[in-house]
Amino acid sequence: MEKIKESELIINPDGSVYHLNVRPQDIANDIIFVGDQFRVEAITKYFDSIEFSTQKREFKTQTGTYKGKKISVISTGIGPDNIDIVMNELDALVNVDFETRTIKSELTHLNIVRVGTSGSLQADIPVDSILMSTHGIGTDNMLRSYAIDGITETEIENAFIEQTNWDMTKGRPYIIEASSKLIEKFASSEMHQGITVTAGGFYGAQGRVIRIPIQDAELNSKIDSFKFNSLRATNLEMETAAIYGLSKLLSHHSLSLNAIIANRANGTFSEDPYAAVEKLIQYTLEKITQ
Ligand code: R1P
Repeated sequence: MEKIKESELIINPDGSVYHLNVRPQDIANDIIFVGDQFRVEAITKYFDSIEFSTQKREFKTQTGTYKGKKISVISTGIGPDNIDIVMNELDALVNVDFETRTIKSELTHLNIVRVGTSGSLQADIPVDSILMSTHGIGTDNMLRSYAIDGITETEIENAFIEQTNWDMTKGRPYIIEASSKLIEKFASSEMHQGITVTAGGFYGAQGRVIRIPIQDAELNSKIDSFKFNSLRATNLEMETAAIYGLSKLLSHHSLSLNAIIANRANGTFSEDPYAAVEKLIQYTLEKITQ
């Protein structure tokens, strides 16, 4: 089997992968992603024990057990470009033999749940509620570096492009479904559901205008009225579609859960975003052990 070159998969002298700083034995098969590095301990403070802890740049990882289940919590930092790093290095940790630098014959399929924060686009999904992304719409282009034909929802993409009159010079948006296994596991009547729009930036890419005019000032109102059968676009953030796309390509299961801390439809922001995140953390931990 062909050896992966040192320049392509960089392994640190201690046997850890380049950015994550994690060795294969340090990682669990059940993973929680958070954006903010300080959110890692907001989750692991509930663990029975923590066996491994590291941080390099914005990528902090802790592995431990919660109610007897081994879980790793990893901070991804902000944006789809970071998701490219985290997903590829995480996959290498479980599916590449670091000694021989070859792909293992038996592949591991990770369960990945993002515990994120997000802005709602719908007045009926208020701040401090929690939302599950059944689909991600990527408007960021990161995933387009890969061969993604066959994993995207072309029909919904076409409807989105038409309904928003999407300017294709910004690249073709891609739509990917969450893992149905994880949707079933984490769903409840408390949890809103919808299509999450993943942007490659926080301001212009999400229709925020402070001083610089944006390419399409009507973009958010066109996105929030996007409907496809019973689906609608519900919220904006910066990681979900990238996680879903790379999970599909690498054969992992993933789901994104979001604490709604802003409501773009009525211009409100949560009075206590940490409490909203805390609620989502407790919900996730309860469901992950079921
Ligand atoms: C922007 O403030 C960041 O917050 C949201 C966005 O997706 C982006 O990463 O999620 P996290 O709170 O999980 O980072």
